[in-house]
Amino acid sequence: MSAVPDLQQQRQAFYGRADTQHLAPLWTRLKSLVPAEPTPAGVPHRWAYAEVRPYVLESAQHISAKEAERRVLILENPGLHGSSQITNSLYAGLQLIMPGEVAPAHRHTQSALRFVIEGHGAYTAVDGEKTLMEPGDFVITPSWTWHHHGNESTAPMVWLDGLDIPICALFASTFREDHHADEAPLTRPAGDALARYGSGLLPVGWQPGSLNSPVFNYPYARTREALFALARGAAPDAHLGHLLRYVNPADGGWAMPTIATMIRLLPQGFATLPYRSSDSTVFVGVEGRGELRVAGQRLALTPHDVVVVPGWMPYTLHADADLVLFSYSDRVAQEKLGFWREQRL
Ligand code: GTQ
Repeated sequence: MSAVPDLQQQRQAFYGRADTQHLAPLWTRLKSLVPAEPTPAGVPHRWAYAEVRPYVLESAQHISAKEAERRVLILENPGLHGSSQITNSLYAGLQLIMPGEVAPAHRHTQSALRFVIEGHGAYTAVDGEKTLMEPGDFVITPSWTWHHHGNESTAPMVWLDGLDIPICALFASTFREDHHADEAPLTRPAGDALARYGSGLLPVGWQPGSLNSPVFNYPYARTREALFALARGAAPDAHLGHLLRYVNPADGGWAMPTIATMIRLLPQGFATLPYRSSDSTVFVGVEGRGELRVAGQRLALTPHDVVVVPGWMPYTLHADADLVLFSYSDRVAQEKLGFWREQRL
């Protein structure tokens, strides 16, 4: 009995002395540093749009878009309180632009996606081109491009922001710059990028100048057409439903370099088999009704609800009515690094 406590005491004393040299034993930490499989970061959670919408709209009574620079309520994972993160690697927020407002131009190393929730015809201007936004549109703000947002319509616009803020923070490679003017100059007409690059054609001799898709607004009208055409022609995948990824037409890869974006349709009455992947995923309800079941919880998905599922937690999706879901995750980054895994259960 006495040898073991001595050993433990001697070890603890050694660890204490090693600590004075800023040294730590790996063997007490190895299993948690290098676990057999991922330890989910954060918890599954649902933000019901009906519950959060009043807060988003109230934010306009407290601050203007100009003063705030970006008037956003962050969707913070309850298991990562204080982190400004919705997952281990990604950020989410609901941004509000009121009629007549401009959110002033800036640029940063973080990449952003917008997924439009409500409102019609407000705009974002990215790298010299304005695009008018409609619900369900997926819009890209590539790293280090000037962007400002404005609303010349008569109603508020709300969209979901998805950014790779924690990824940039991991690499400590965050830079930002404010434009000297509220609005950065426009150098191309609205709709130019979609017409030029989003029609199954590319200008001969064109070379990509960015890691992002040159199509920076994927309008929902077109996405929806593709999704429902797919669904008419084939049976849904048992684990995924009818799942499409947004692609960069220049190379067939993902639309953004760090954030993978997808949209899916689950036909009425369809339920997926359990599935998990190593990328924590943010889902947004677009149309229809259903739920996501994870860890004994049933998280309803109605239009504009946001649901987060930490990586490697098995989940199923259930459609009560034809259910359209947008989703984003760090899958593209994990794939590039050789980390990404999925499991069909
Ligand atoms: O619209 O540029 O939600 O810079 C967070 C940081 C949105 C934006 C956010 C940002 C933006």
